[in-house]
Parts: sequence; structure tokens; C-alpha cells
Amino acid sequence: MSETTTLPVEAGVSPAIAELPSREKLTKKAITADHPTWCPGCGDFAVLASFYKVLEKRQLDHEKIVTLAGIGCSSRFPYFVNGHGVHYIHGRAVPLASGISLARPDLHVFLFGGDGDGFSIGGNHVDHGARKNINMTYFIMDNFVYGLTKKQTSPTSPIGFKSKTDPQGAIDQPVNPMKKLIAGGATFIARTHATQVKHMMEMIERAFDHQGFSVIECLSECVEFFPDVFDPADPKKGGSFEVIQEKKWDNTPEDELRHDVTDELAAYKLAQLPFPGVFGVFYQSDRPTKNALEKKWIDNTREKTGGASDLELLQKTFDRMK
Ligand SMILES: Cc1ncc(C[n+]2csc(CCOP(=O)(O)OP(=O)(O)O)c2C)c(N)n1
Ligand code: SF4
Ligand SMILES: [Mg+2]
Repeated sequence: MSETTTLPVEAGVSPAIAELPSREKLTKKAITADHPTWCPGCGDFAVLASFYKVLEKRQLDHEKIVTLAGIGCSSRFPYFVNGHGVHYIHGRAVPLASGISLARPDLHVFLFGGDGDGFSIGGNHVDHGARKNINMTYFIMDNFVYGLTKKQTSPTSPIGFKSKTDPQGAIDQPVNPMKKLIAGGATFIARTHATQVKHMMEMIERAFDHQGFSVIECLSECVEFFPDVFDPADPKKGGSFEVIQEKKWDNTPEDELRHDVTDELAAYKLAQLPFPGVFGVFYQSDRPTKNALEKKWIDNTREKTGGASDLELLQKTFDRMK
């Protein structure tokens, strides 16, 4: 345990506060839990490393860090983070995260998962989390395949992908994550790549700073069941990594061509670009969160009930049911 900090009482600090224990620095060692069980070379390692770095950089209060996930290789994430965490039901992490975020708005709710978890079984929940604009940071490791269950077609698998469920090649139109999230109403939507650690960290920090339902799609290679799929997007493998140039609002002719992140239609246009597409923030808006709207409603009710406690309100509700 850390030592006690004594603040100068003459500076106006009450004696009780003056005795608060000082915080230990949040280090990688403190945030690291189990050794990751992913295959050597899996893109998800870089995501975990970037997340550790962001936590260290931002020095969040350790006890306020919550990591949640559904099921999948990528969804094993909470095991590897020393904080509050739940490895939950396949596709149901958004509703779980919603409850935690609404009940405890003081916590930092981070959600992790895969393309199957988020766009297949959990696709409907993602839409509702987005339209309700519930405050959380959702990181989707998209490898275009079901990794954990050993190579089935996922909702983002490209047409022609041969898997155990499509031995002759996938025939269904894949989900376009950016379009789905824009249409769903997410208020922060970004795209990054697991080989681009600096960019990935920047996107995590911006998503974290955003109030509302923030989602990052990260291309993260499954070296076991869909190797080399992201080559065209990986400069280290001779491909391209084109970053969205955002408007600077500096009244220059160049700025005309830059992307306005508040423009939904412009975000759609970027989402239409062929694979590997572009990377960065597609869309951001400051629509009120459900957390803020609900707080207003709770505060009004509390005022009407003369500041009754939660227990008293619950008792009154039960009394009405009699
Ligand atoms: C209700 C339910 N249906 C199906 C499964 C089987 N299952 C586990 S993980 C998974 C897909 C995971 O794919 P993805 O979310 O893309 O994660 P990845 O392993 O690729 O990181 C499936 C179908 C399950 N665990 N629970
Ligand atoms: S199966 Fe694929 S996604 Fe799962 S750990 Fe291995 S490389 Fe990563
Ligand atoms: Mg997957």
C-alpha cells in the first residue's frame, strides 16, 4: 500500500482530505494480468500492448478501469487486464456494458471483441447501444473470420473466402462496419490497424475522451485461420495505410478537401472506398448520451421526492404494487 500524503492544512484543505493516501503510479506491471493465450503473431497482441500504454499514459484510477467482452479469441481481453472485468456471453457484452455504464458513470467502461461477436450474434445490441449513445469505448478486433471456433465465415469475411462453413467460398455480402455504425447512430467511429501502434493509441485516446458510444474497428490479423488478409493495408508488408486528413478549419484551399468528421454523408463516402479503405476518425458528433439524459431525469425525480434515498424509493415502489 502507498504512503499517506499530508497536504498543507493552511492551504484550505480539510484535515480529513489532507490525510488521503497518495496514489501509486499506474504501471504496465500493475495493469498486466494473465499471460495472453493468443497464437504467436496474432494481431490482438499489439492491441493489448497499445491499451496498456494508453492506460499508463493517462494514469487512470486503477479501481475505475473496467474491461468487458463477449466470446472469441479477441474477447479473451479482460483476462489479460488487471482491473474489474467480465468475459461475458457471446454477443451480449454491449448490454452488460450499458448497465455498468449507466449505473456507475464514474467508471471507465472499455469493451473488447471480435467481428463475429459484434456484427453477427451481437449486431443488434451494437445498434441499440449506438442509438442510445451509452457512454463506453468499444474496440472491435476485426480479423474477417471466427478465430476461436477455428475458421468459420464471419460477417466481415470477403466474398470467396473459403472456410469450414463455406468450403466453396463465401457468397454473402459482408457487413461494412463503418456504414453499420454510422447508420446505427454511434457518435464516435474510427478505424485503425493492429500494425500501426501509434495510430491505434491515438484512436483509443480519442475514443476514450469522447462522451458517448465510441467504436474503433481495428484490422487485426488472424495468423492461424486467415493469414495475410490485411497485406494491402500493411506498409510493413508492402501495402498502404492511408490516414484520413481531417479538416483543420484554417480557411485554406487545402482544407476544402479535408474530411469533416461531423458530416455523416462524407463519412459514408469514406466507408464506400474499396479495401483496404482509409484509417482514422470517420464520424464524431456530440449528441447527448443516455447517461446524461437519464441523470437529468433521476435528479428531477429525486428533487420531487425530497431527496429520498434509493432504498426509500424502492420501498415506495413496492408499496404501490401492494
Ligand atoms: C451463443 C453462442 N453461440 C456460438 C458460440 C460459439 N462461438 C464462440 S466464439 C465465436 C465466434 C468468434 O468470432 P469473433 O467474434 O470474430 O472472434 P475471434 O475469435 O475471431 O477473435 C462463436 C461462433 C458461443 N460461444 N455462444
Ligand atoms: S486463432 Fe487467430 S484470432 Fe485466435 S489467437 Fe490464433 S491468430 Fe489470434
Ligand atoms: Mg473474428
